[in-house]
Amino acid sequence: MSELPRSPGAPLRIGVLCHPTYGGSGVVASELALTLAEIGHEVHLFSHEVPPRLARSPGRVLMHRAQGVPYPLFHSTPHDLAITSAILDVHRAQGLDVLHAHYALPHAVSAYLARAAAQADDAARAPRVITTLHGTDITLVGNDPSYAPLTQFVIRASDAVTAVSHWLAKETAEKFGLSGDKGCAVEVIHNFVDTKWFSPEAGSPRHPCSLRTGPTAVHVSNFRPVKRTPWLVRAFAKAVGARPANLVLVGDGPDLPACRELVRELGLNERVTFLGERDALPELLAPACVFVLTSSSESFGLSALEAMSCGTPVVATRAGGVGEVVEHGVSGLLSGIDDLEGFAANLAELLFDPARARAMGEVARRQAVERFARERVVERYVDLYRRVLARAPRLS
Ligand code: GMT
Repeated sequence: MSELPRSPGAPLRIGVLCHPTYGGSGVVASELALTLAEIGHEVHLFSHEVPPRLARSPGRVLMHRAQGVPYPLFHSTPHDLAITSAILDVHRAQGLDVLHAHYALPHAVSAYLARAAAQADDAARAPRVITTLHGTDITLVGNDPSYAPLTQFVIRASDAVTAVSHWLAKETAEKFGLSGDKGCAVEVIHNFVDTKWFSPEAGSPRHPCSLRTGPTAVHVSNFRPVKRTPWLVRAFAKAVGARPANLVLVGDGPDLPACRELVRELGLNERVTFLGERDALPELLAPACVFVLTSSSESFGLSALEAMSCGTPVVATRAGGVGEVVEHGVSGLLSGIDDLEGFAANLAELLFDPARARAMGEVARRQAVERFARERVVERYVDLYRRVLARAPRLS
């Protein structure tokens, strides 16, 4: 096994752990892994499936699909343990400096176990654990009494913890008591976007609404209840009334059937298009008049940032960290979480005032480039890895 590359500026050997999700933390982890590899680091990605954002790229990230074997005694196959084993395998063969766990459960646990085993092998060469909190790993899942004690333990036992917004860092500190000597403080590193890929020039003449009259609003999500897509359909109906306008819904998930039913009930079949999961997000976002997000809780709102980067303004609920991404009256319009009337009025305002929407879209693009460009944010992670490697490790 080789020594830890302690010299300043030396390439790092980084293991990234993530859920292979179509959106959210799976996207952030994949784009981070790809960018780290692009700037010269050795990057291994551990997940039980290849995340879609990684699959579409030829980037030099070494994928480890750790599935484990099913066994009759197991209620479900423990992927998290297979991930720990795969990490140990790579670490013993080549050495890893940093394990970057995305979404506290189960990845911070898998990383913690791998660090413990590596420390038992040789403490001086064991990797450090960085945990990035994304949202529901704190607000819904990690905070549930069935997981809360373990979530608190692994957060405190990480060598460093980051959150994707100030709002989430505050929630974490409050819910898990991270002050004083109880583990490291949560550092905020906002999410980022590839501003060259998500660009205003990405518009496609084959946009699903190109044959329809009226402006178009687009929504992208995993249709979980927290996204409140049925609420969005109602708000759209209220915003447009009898005026011609379109709503394009991208993604899939548990609330999709309820949305379809509601669209039929409200007589909106000609106005609402369900596209399912798509990779061609810039082509769908750039030509839209407005991007819509109606979550009841949202730690950041990566899809809103991707829309902004395409020059599309956002109409959203003021949930969680959304206000750190979208500036009310500047790059979009925000309303209270339960204010359906206010949301509908904001949506109508941008849908039927194309000049205002365009002006806000231009500012949105500028802010995405200036504040959330991928290269700059990824540098902050590299800086964190080096700071953590320069100090004494936490012992598992
Ligand atoms: O936490 C989740 O709901 C899942 C997560 C994901 O993996 O899809 O989404 C969260 O992480 C994203 C990436 O950091 C954030 O942009 C989303 O705001 C956040 N979702 C919620 O907080 C509901």
